[in-house]
Amino acid sequence: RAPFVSFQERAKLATNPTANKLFQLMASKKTNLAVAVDLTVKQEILDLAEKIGSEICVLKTHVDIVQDYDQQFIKDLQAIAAKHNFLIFEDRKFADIGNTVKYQFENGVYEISKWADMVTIHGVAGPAIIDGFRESIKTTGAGLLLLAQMSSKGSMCVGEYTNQMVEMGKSNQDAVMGFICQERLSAMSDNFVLMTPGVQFNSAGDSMGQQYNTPEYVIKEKNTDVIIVGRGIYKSSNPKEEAIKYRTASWSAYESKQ
Ligand code: 5FU
Repeated sequence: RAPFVSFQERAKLATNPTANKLFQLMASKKTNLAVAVDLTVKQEILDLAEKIGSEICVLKTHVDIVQDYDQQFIKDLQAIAAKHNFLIFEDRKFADIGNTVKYQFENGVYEISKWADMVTIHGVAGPAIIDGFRESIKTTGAGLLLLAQMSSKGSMCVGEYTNQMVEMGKSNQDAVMGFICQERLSAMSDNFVLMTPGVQFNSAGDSMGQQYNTPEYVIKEKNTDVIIVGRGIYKSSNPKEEAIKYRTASWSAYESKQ
């Protein structure tokens, strides 16, 4: 396995401003837990964010599932993020040509470029997709996360495609803050943040292709940095208590690698 480099050290190696910010935040707050809040009513999202904000480094959204979305929702979410010190990650999975993703990122109802600290992008359209984000993130310092692997059964993001995504990241280190992946590959250098979805303690998967691993497996065995937990926390009858369990498990897995 690659030698251990702490989040503090990796903050110094980071080539993207949000990667630097996230490494520092994880080191000081002592949490590498990101939560996917896939709820469809804005007040429910805000209530959960308030409850678990102290435990997390990142809150992941899918804004296009929020039935009563408005700009006030974003202002409220940002206020909670500032109060509890976490970053906001919109998992938009942009995948079109540069010119179109620029519109999708900056315009429309959501104006994602105005508030998201980080967003996901697919590489199917080729590396020029990154040019659609460059102008906007130059001013905000936001980070792009490349989808190098997915958690779902039969994912096409494998093999040579995955290798090409890592290369795309390395050729665009100013804009790319890291990867969504299921394992650390040797080509993924320490300046990148590796985030892994498909994490739950008590389930192996769902009926629609999702596959789960435990925090220990992902952070220790697969050597990634951040776990992304959705239903394991937001569907729980006590999300705060559950968030603490995931936080503790993933942080001790990180510390055990030293
Ligand atoms: F890129 C990916 C991926 O490979 N798998 C995912 O599950 C993203 N996700 C997201 O993480 C997905 O869209 C959900 O928002 C979240 C996982 O939620 P769960 O409830 O923990 O399964």
